[in-house]
Amino acid sequence: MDDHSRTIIHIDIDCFYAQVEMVKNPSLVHQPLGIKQKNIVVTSNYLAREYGVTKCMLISEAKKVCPNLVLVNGEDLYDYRQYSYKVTQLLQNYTDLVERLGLDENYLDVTKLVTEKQNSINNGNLVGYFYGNTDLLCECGCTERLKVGTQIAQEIRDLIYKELKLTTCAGIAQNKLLAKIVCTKNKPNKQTVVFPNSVNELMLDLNLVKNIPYIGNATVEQLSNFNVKTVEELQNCDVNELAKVFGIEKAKNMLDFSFGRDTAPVKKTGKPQSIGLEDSCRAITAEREIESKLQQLLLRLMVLVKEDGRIPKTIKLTVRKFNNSNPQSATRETRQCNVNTALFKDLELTEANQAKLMKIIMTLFRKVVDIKRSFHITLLGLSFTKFVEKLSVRNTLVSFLTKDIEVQSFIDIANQNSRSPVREASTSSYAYYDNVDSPESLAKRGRFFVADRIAEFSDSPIKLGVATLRLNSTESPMDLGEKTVPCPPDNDEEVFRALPNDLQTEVWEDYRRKRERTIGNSKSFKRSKPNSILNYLNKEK
Ligand code: TTP
Ligand code: MG
Repeated sequence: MDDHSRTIIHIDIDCFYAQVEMVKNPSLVHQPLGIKQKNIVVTSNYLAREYGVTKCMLISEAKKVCPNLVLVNGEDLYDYRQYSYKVTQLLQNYTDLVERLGLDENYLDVTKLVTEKQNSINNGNLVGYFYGNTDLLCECGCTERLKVGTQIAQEIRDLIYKELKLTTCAGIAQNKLLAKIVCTKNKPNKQTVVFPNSVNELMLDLNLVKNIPYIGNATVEQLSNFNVKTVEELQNCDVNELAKVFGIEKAKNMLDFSFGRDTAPVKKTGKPQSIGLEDSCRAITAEREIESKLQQLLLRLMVLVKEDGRIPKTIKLTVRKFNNSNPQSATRETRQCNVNTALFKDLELTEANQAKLMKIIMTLFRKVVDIKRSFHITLLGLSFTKFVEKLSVRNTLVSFLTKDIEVQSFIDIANQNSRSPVREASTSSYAYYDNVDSPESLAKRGRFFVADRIAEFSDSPIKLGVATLRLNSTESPMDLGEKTVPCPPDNDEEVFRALPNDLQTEVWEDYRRKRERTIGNSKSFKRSKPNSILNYLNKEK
């Protein structure tokens, strides 16, 4: 028997980018509105949809079906991202089990909330629409739970509207897959629940396997080679036969999905694992032009980083080279290297630090592209792929002493290149895990997301042990003199060696400081000279 114990809500914002533009400029509300990116209308308001404008339609086509279409450029995702995070934050008021899916969808596991509500109210009215019929409803208790789920969904949607003026759709079901599917049944600004007795009808209603959200294009194609195109045909497949092609795990999952079964939990969403930007361009052939493009990308990227609030640790360059002899074979190449976190003091890049970063970026570029030969670059991308949290040290002893520490440290380690008031915690304080749409399903929807992978970080506040702040250096960069700077173990040695000596030193120093903080605090602490305020305080303890 299927598991009906959970109550899951899927929330999808109506015509998301278009709504944000309408909220920003209410005069657009009564006009057919399309959001354009390059030559495509990525979405449109529901008025424009009445004329036949569809998602991802060419602008020329859209103008044909709707000559009055008003177009707003939607290439800058800043506002969309802001609204997206605000919606998720509102949802997190209800439960911390909120999982983001792209920019405009969220799953909530409200099972606990339902139980609490059931204890306080005894009127389980259904709110909104239901899919299928209400004959032969299950008696395990899920019917009442899902009804309470519909009340919670309505409350949440009302709150989103009240706070942000955005309308949404919701699907309520016993698992994520069904909640997502049933969410689309009544649009816009409506919600729909499906009870277990109508699950099979809902699945068969999808008709084609390609309409099952979690089954990607490649799988759909492989299945069609076996003449399996419809959900019903998939349901009739033998799991062992499917396993021969897809492996037993995937075969079982596919069969489960075809029957509307999905045991995946709602995973708490945190911050993205990487923040990046890409620009495709006409072929660039000059290094100076590359540098100027990358500089623009870097500045735009820093806006995103500031918004995110974490300090980048690793920078990655992506390059797509045009191949004259085989235009179809353009491939992407990437190179990455660690950067000194001190470059991002207060998440502002000073001109000097920007120049340092550009040196690193151009070094990476020269590793991917032989600039002595002619080259044609058709895409450039920059992303930060690892981060450390900027610590909030308010109300702590350290905060109280911060000024002293900085003065002290300046005296103590005058040889060090730079000091950042931002301190990082051991990465072991965080538990990261992926929680997004599979790349397959993102590809299926043909979307491009700036923050390409979303991850979770634990909610435990970062605790800064006083003893972890070592101010005395036993290994100053001056000790290294003109000697070869050691390459930190997690760096690409080749890229590292190509960096100018001062940058190598910075990267090494950054690594060394982190290493000292994270390992052997007690041991290294004992070795340090007791000439700082913190050392003094520690001894007093
Ligand atoms: P969707 O949720 O697919 O569409 P929507 O919110 O605009 O409309 P609906 O009312 O049907 O939910 O996508 C969310 C946003 O993502 C959309 O507003 C624009 C953007 N988007 C892209 O950038 N590229 C795409 O290919 C699609 C489909 C959407
Ligand atoms: Mg939407």
